[in-house]
Amino acid sequence: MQTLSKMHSYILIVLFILIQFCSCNEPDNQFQIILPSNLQVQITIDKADVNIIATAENVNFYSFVYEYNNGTSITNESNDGLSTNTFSETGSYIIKTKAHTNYNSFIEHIDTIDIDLEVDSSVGFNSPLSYPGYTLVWQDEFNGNSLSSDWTLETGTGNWGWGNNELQYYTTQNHTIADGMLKITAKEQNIGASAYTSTRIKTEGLKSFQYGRIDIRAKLPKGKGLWPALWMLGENISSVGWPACGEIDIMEMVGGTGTNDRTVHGTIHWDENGHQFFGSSNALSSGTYWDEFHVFSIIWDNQSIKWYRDDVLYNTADITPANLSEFHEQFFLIFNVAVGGNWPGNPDASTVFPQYMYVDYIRVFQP
Ligand SMILES: [Ca+2]
Repeated sequence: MQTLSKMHSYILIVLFILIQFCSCNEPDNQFQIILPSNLQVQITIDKADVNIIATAENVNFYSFVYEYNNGTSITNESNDGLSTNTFSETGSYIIKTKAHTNYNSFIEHIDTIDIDLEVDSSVGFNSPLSYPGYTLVWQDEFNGNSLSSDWTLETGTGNWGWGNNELQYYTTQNHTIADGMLKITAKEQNIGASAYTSTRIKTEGLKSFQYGRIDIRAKLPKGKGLWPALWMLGENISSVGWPACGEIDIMEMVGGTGTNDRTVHGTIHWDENGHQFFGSSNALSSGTYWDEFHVFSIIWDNQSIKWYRDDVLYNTADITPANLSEFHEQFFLIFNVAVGGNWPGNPDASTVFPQYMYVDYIRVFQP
């Protein structure tokens, strides 16, 4: 009985082992996925064109997801790991490179790339190098590869976000001089408590002017919360403060869809028992100020300041009253791209970063 019982036990164990093999190991062999490994991604950017070479081990095919800033994306698949894509707009893009075993099983590598398309400065309005009765007294054509000694950079967050609750931190890094243009980049980047960075330059203490014609040719950023400005402050600001120093805004734009991205503002600010201002705006009939270059000008004499866009007058301030004495003094220049603040409001989900302001030249003419 004992022997028989032992034999039964052996048979049961063998059966059990067989059942184990059948119920467990065989399905595992059928469904176990071996993921690819060692995914290597090499990205080459040539202006608008992006070329990717991906390699991996144990891979069946590759896919490439190019994510655009507006929330859309395109996906390429290839067996050889090669992919190309051509971007039509300057900006930052996310590329996800995936090495697949099958559609749902893959490993991925994520890159962020910057596409910086050459801006064609020949497109848009242009202004002459001379005017009858005027002499060109100062110009910056931004032809070198760094800012000239006529400019200094202002950095940081100023007081109260430069007086306007602006969100950007100004760095020395967010500008370039190349291809005959100054480019200021506003981007999403954390520095200190700031979520955006940009650049602000000025000629304070270096170049200041009383009266004349000033032409600035520029291509402006766009989108909610963007606030590009080409403007002036009284050279005496450090002694009398703002607004007693006076402010001349040659061009300001508060971006946003609809009319905002195609409307510029020309304004003066002064002190008359407190802050006073006077201004008007000019809208393109269609498109945006990002589409091409425009020339923003003032003609300023001892009677008035007149604002022009592409040589079309859109605002005139009479500066003869005694309480506008600010505007008969020396003013320096400031170029900046602010983000957020009291006037434009903050960027929203529709705002695409980075954004760029290009300045082709500034020319100052005096009689
Ligand atoms: Ca230029």
